[in-house]
Amino acid sequence: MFTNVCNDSSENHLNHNSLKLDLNINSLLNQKKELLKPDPEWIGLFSDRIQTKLNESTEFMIDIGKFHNNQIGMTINELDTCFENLNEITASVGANLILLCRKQIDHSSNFYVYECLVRRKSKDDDFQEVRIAVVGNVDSGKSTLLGVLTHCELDNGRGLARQKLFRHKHEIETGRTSSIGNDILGFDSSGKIVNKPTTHGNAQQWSKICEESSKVITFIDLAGHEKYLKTTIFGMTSHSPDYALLMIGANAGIIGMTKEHLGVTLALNIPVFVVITKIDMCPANILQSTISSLKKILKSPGCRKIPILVESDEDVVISATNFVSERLCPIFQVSNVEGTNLDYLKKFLNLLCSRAHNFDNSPAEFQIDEIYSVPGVGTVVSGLSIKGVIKANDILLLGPDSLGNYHNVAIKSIHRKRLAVKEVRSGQTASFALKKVKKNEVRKGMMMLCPSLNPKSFWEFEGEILVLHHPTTITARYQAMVHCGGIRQTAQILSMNQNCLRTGDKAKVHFRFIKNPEYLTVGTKLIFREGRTKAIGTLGLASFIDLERAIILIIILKMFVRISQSIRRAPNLIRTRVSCQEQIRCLANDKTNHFGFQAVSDQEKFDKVNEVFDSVAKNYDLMNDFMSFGIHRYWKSEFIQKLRPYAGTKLIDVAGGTGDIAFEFLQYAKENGIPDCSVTVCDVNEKMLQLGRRRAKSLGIKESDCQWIAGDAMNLPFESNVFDAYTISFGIRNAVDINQVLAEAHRVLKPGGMFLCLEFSSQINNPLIKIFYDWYSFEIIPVIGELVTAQWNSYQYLVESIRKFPDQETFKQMIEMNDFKLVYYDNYLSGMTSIHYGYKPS
Ligand SMILES: Nc1nc2c(ncn2[C@@H]2O[C@H](COP(=O)(O)OP(=O)(O)OP(=O)(O)O)[C@@H](O)[C@H]2O)c(=O)[nH]1
Ligand SMILES: C[S@@+](CC[C@H](N)C(=O)[O-])C[C@H]1O[C@@H](n2cnc3c(N)ncnc32)[C@H](O)[C@@H]1O
Ligand SMILES: [Mg+2]
Repeated sequence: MFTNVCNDSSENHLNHNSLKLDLNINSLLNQKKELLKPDPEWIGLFSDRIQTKLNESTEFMIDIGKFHNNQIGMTINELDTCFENLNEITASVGANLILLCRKQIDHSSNFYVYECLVRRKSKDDDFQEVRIAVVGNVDSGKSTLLGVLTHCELDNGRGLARQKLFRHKHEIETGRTSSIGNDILGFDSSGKIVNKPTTHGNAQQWSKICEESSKVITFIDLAGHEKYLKTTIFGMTSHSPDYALLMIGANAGIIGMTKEHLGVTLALNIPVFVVITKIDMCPANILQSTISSLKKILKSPGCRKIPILVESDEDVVISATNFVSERLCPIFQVSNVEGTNLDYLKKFLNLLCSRAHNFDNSPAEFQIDEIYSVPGVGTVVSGLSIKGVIKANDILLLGPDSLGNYHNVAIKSIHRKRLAVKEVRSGQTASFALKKVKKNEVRKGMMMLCPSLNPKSFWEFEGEILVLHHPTTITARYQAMVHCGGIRQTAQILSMNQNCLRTGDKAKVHFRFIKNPEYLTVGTKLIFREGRTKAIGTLGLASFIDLERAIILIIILKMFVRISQSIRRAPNLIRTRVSCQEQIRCLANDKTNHFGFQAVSDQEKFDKVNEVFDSVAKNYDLMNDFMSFGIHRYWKSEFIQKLRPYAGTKLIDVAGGTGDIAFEFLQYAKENGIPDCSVTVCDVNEKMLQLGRRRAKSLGIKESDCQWIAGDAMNLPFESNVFDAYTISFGIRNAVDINQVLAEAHRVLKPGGMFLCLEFSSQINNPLIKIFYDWYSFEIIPVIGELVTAQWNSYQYLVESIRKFPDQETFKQMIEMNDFKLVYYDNYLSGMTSIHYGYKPS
């Protein structure tokens, strides 16, 4: 069993997150009056935001009836009016508004909220593809459920519905899946199922479903019997499923391969949901006992999932929107014979989004999973496009062959789900007819690659593995099957950093393939198994871990040096330190301006701030990680997520320092395929800018994408109305006059442009966090500053300046006073930091 696997599926996947509520749009939906009777300016702004969002993702959710100041809910009549108004606007930008559920605020009131989905209408052959691997023990009803869903006819309890899924004669005869089967379920732009009863089963009808669909779910029907486990694991590693559906027969419970399959999904970090079938023939007490043992396993330390029984439309929406990030595991209870609860499952499937990142701008990489010889066409390969865009007549490199070489191959034609298409993008599966290639020249696991990649092939590789189970000990020369992406090949252990491995051990292992060299990508998950032996791991991770250790060692050494220096200077330090309470009392004695708790003139503040950043510049990035335990990276990434740049966004990052925000912004745009984004970093301190320029160079960032300009936030050296977005992160509290900074932000933004400010706050809502935070910031941060950089005073200023910054509400009002509209803020860590947003009106 794989039960002690640690799953961490909390990565932020763009497409999935896109389902969640969007703040830009939400702030407009906050305006009740406009929802009921929209004026033309509001309609313009709303359609702009919807359009921008639809350029990033094909669908997302909105709530109607949630307002500022905890005002929640409207009457059904009011909501219907709002829905109609919004429907008209979404239709005008080529999208449908779909009502997902009506949420009653509380049972005694007549107030509701509508949860809706905005989905772009499909264009030509462009449909979103979501892949779901269907796993579970033999006879749990996997093929039957897929037959029922994709052919729209209920089962008879004796194997009727599964017939259409089978690929081989022996499968039809035995009723047992032995290979990797596929079927598709299409949803149109209004969320309706496109499949018709028994209308498909041949190539013609698959293409028809794709033509009419906005979203196509591809089910990968896998075998439940233990003897086909190798094929089932191959189906999960090679087909790169977005999600796994674990099927459990209500009567049988968690038996046979159920835990084994669950373990593989966890090892591969595939989010999993459960469908309990056959509830029509299961006594209530048995069903309850199946559910409670399932919940126990899901909550166990090996899984760390939160089970949620889906029993209403509201549950469907909650589970679909939180599926990845919240570690939820939705559980459905259905009957394939009576059709019970299948509607919830269909609604849930309709809401799932592809988890694939957009790598359309990268050179093409296509992984071959199947090879066919089609009469009249020739050799056809099918598989997954991992990166890039591939078009008909493109010339790619096919390989590696048994000698590790790659050969040119031309693409004759392309099909997606049997529908002829002109191109295939990253994250999509496809079949290619190849020119002048014989079937026996291709094998599963080979790649087709863009020649610019100059690909290499590897006989040997390193992996850091965790042994999940082995009856005795694993030593060098041990051989087992490696599953990694499309690769399925026996490999031998040449060496490892331990003499032998037992269950639960972790090790860096050097492997060698037995038959062929392969194309490998660092970071790919691998499964190493033979009989009852199972290990999971990651390719090439070992070297990264070495690097991390080296950095930690350097930091510790540096601290030792500083400590010994500080001990020598201890008497001075004690004299300059002031107690936390005394420092806070100083807040009352305000004069003209302040430098931390010191009253100073405007010019003095300006000079002193500059001195601080001159002195901390060299160690600024290191100290940020150190003092915040790395949390500042999360805040900054969240900041850019909230900004949600769109194609062509021109950002100005003021007080940009060494470029953290600029790099995060460019990285976000690159990862999400948002073209033509550029950033101007403006900071008053030349030393900080110089370090930023150096970092940009080492990251290979083009000068045209990121400019570095010296300038004061209170008097920006730019024309008016030139930037689409303005950011300032941990910078505004250092300015002599905050109002002047806001006025300048307003001036340089284009009408409709967005203002975002990330800053520490003086108002922390949780008293316990506040006590810890005050202690940590006054007692510890200056000490770390002294130990690591010999800069006690500079870090004391940074801490004090936070206490002098206005609280969130006051700052919000200041932004509004500077003519920004729809001003809003979000608190993080009980208000330790906050992000304020606002728009310059169009
Ligand atoms: N009564 C009842 N029978 C069901 C239900 N779902 C499936 N069955 C029956 O269960 C049997 C097994 O179903 P399959 O779909 O072949 O199971 P499987 O999980 O695909 O099995 P393998 O492919 O061998 O792993 C068939 O006879 C189905 O008719 C259900 O909800 N209710
Ligand atoms: C704490 S750093 C923040 C750097 C970066 N934004 C980040 O989040 O890591 C504050 C920056 O504000 C800059 N700064 C201070 N006063 C400024 C002003 N009046 N105009 C522009 N930049 C200023 C400093 O030079 C420093 O680089
Ligand atoms: Mg089956």
